[in-house]
Amino acid sequence: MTTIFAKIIRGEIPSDMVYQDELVTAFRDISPMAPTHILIVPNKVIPTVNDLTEDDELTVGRMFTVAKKLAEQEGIAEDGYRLIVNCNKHGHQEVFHLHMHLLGGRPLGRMLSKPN
Ligand code: DGP
Repeated sequence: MTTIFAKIIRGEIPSDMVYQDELVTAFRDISPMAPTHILIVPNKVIPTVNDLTEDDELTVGRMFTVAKKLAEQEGIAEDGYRLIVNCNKHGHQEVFHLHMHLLGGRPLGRMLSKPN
């Protein structure tokens, strides 16, 4: 299975990549919602959170420690930031390759707007 993010990870399409190791890759979102908006993605295609297994626990842990390091690198750790993982239709997931959004660099407001 391949995805647009798998092509970015393999270097087949360009991206502003900020980190890569044997488990995860991080690159800037093409349509940033905040001064810092980075996607942290497993190198292996896992479509959604629903597809995670215990075998993926090291990878998921690495996504968090890389988020922490990138937040420090971006200078947003002290003021704070938000980590988001969307899942399926109600979560408004658009790319079916698990990814964590790292957002910061401005006050982000409340987590969700209330329904009308
Ligand atoms: P989500 O709704 O959680 O599935 O977010 C998908 C994000 O992926 C969205 O913020 C835009 C970003 N994105 C989609 N295609 C590309 C791409 O080709 N390159 C980069 N850098 N980001 C992309």
